[in-house]
Amino acid sequence: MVAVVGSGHLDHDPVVEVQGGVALPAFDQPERINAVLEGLIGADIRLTGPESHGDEPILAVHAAGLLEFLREGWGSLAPHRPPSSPLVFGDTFAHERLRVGLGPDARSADGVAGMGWWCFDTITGLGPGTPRAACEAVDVALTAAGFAEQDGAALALTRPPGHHVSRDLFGGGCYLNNAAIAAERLSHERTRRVAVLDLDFHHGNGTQSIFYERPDVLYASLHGAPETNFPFHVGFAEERGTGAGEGANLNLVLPDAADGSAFLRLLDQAIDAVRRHAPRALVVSLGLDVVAEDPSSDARVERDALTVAGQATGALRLPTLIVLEGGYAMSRLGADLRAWLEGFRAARQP
Ligand code: SP5
Ligand code: ZN
Repeated sequence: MVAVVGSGHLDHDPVVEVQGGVALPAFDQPERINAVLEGLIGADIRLTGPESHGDEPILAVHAAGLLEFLREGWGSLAPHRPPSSPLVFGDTFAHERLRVGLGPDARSADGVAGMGWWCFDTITGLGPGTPRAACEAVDVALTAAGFAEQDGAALALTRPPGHHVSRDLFGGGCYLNNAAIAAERLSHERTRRVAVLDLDFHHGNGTQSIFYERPDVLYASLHGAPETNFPFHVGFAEERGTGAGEGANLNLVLPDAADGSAFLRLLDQAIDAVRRHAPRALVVSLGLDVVAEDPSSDARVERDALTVAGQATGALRLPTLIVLEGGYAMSRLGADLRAWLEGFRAARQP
């Protein structure tokens, strides 16, 4: 199996994130990809670099203004900030209730105001190397999508992750939705059905939003309860898609402190939904943040259960693109990915 990995992600060093008003060391450390790679040593995986795919596949999913802001935002803000300041965060966010009855506002999309227009949280700062890293992550996903079609499966070692980004709003440590952009590509202009299976602990609000009206792209996710877990406010079981897309969105909410058996029970339901959807390709948003040592989640899925999860996914025997999302327990990331892949590949032995 091929794994696609780049080095541009090293330019993205988010340093801090603000959680509940507390500035913490950022979870998405540049060393994450090396930690993952260590787990792949000796695993019969061929590493290759990303090919450039240009802006077109990004603009098939995201608003042009969002991409433009990512590219220009830091440069326009830097002159107004102390040299020691590594990142820009929003001060206020363009909350829908802020301008109720006042008509739409499209005037505040630049500078610090732009962070509050295009970004939804205080987790996600914009630094000088962020745009390059985010665009390279998209190329990593698209390059791996090509290998998935050619070889039956491929792995995209994407960083920063992407599943929290909708058409025109980024957050959750994500800037462009790698998995959604790849899924759109695999749909070949909506002529092939695709399923996205999101196994990250956090709800992929961005991917859900992008495909919410689409009957041809199923989004199925396992995640922590929206009442108490990031991204909050979204990811409820009642969200089932809208219009022609009704029924093509499945949110499966994990119990508190979910262990492997709880996780695998819900995974069975997601896998059944994927099977019923009868897709031509599968995109797995693979977060490794469901394990006990992960600082961003309260789940405690055991490594053996990750292998079973990989097996269940592999048993679908679909052309599969595996896209890395979250996972912040640095000391075990590699072994966890390897365990998941072992299950996935075992299920696909001829
Ligand atoms: C891609 C991805 O995994 N993004 C998620 C970013 C969420 N970061 C905030 C997590 C907040 C966790 N706070 C409490 C943890 C309790 N142990
Ligand atoms: Zn996550």
